[in-house]
Amino acid sequence: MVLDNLGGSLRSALRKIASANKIDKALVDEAVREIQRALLQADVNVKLVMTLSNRIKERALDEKPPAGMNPREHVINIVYQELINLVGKSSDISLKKQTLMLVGLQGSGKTTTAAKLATYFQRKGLKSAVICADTFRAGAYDQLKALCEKQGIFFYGEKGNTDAPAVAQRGLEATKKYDVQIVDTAGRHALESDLIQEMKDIHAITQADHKLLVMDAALGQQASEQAKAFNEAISITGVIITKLDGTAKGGGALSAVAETKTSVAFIGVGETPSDLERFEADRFISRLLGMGDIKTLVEKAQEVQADSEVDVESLMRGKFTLKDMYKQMEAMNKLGPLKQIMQMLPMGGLGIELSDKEYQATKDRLDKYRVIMDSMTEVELGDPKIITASRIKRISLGSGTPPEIVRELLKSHQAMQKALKGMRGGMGKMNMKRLMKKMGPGMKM
Ligand SMILES: Nc1nc2c(ncn2[C@@H]2O[C@H](COP(=O)(O)OP(=O)(O)OP(=O)(O)O)[C@@H](O)[C@H]2O)c(=O)[nH]1
Ligand SMILES: [Mg+2]
Repeated sequence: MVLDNLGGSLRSALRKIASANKIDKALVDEAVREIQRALLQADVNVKLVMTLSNRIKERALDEKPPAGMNPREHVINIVYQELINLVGKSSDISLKKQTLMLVGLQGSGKTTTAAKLATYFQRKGLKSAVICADTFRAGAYDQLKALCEKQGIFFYGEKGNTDAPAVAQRGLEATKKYDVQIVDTAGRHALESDLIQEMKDIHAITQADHKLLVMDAALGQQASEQAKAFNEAISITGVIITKLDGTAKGGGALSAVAETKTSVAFIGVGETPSDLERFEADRFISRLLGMGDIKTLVEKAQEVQADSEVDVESLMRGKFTLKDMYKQMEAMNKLGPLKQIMQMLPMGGLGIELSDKEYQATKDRLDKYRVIMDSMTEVELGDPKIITASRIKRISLGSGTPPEIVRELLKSHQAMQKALKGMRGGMGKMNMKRLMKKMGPGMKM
C-alpha cells in the first residue's frame, strides 16, 4: 500500500472524529494536531501543514453541514477535501501524439519510468517508442534497451556516443512515426551546471510537450529546492513521484509539487513496467485514508456507539442487569467480522481494535453467556444478586456449562456494576468500552 505510515496516522485521526460524541473546538483541535503530526512526519512542508490545519479548523467550526450530512461526516469530508487540495490536481496528460522528456536526479527512477510510460501509453492504444539520451552513465543504454525489449517497445539508442542532444535528435527522427516518444535523460548526483545545460540543449531539440520531473518519494525537505531548480531550467510540466510503494514518506515530493505550483502526473508504485499509475488526487487521498465509503464508515461508527452506551443515571438507580451487560458486550463484538471497517472503527469509540484472537475469544464467551442466561429466570436476569450457590448449580446443569463459567459471568457483572456505581453523576452517557478496559483482564475482553 502507498504511504502506509501516513495513511495509518491519518486514519487514526479520522477515527477520533468518526466516533466523537460531539464535534467541538477541543475535538477539532485534537484531530488537527494529530493530522499535523502525521503530515510532518511524512515530510510535508511545515508551511503547507499550517495552511491545511487552519483551513480545516476554520471550516470545521464555521461551516454548517450540508443537508443530509451529520457533523461528523461533515468534518471528515472537510479533512478529505483539504487533503485533496494539498496534493492538487493531476497534470493534464492527454492521449494524443506527443513527446515526453524525463528529467531528474541520479537514481530517481527515470529509466524505469520511461519503460513504464511506454507500457502505459501502449496499453491505451498509442504506439510508443523510447529514446535513450543518457550518454553519461555507461550502463544506461543496456538497462533501457533490456527493459524495452522485454515489453516489446521500440528502443532507440547509440551505444558509446556521448553527444546526448545529437542522439536525442536522431532518435526523434527515427521514431517520428510513433504516437508517443519518450526521451530518457541522464541523472547526476546533484544539480550541476553541466547537467542543466545538457537538459536545456536536449529540450531545445525535442521541444517536448511534457517535461516531467521524476522524483523519489523518499526525498525530504530538499525536494522543493530541486523542483525549483529544474523548473527554472526547463519549466517542468509535471512530476512523477516514484517509489511510493516503499516505506517512503512522500511528503517532501508532494510539498515540492505544491510549492512549485506544478502537478503530479503519475506515481510509481513498484519496479515492474506496469507499476505506474495516473495520479488522481481524490483517489489517492481516499486510498491513503482507506475509505471505501466515508458514509458507511460514519454510520457504522454511530451505530456501534449508540449500542455501547449505557445510561449511567438509570444505572445509579441500581439498574444494570445481566441483560444490559450482555447487550454491551454484544454491541462491541457486532462489527468484528467486518475486518475492513474494523480498521477504521474504534470499538466503542476509543480507537481500540480487537485482534482476530480477541474477537474470537469474546465471541466464544458471548455464546457461552447466552446459553447460561437462557437458563436463568427473568427475576435472576434482572437482579443477579439473588443467584445463590444452589441456583448456580441449577443454571450450570440447565445450560450444560461448568459452574465456574456461571460464576465468572456473575463476577464480571458485579465488577462492572461496582465500577459504574463508583462513578459520580454529571457524566451523562458513559462509554462501556472504556469501562471494560478499566476493569482490565478480569473482563477477558
Ligand atoms: N520500488 C520501486 N522501485 C523503483 C520505482 N521506480 C524505480 N525504481 C527503482 O529505482 C532504481 C533506480 O531506477 P532508475 O530508473 O535506474 O533510475 P534513474 O533515474 O534512471 O537513474 P540514473 O539513470 O542513474 O540517473 C531501480 O532499482 C528501479 O528498479 C518504483 O516506483 N518503485
Ligand atoms: Mg537512468
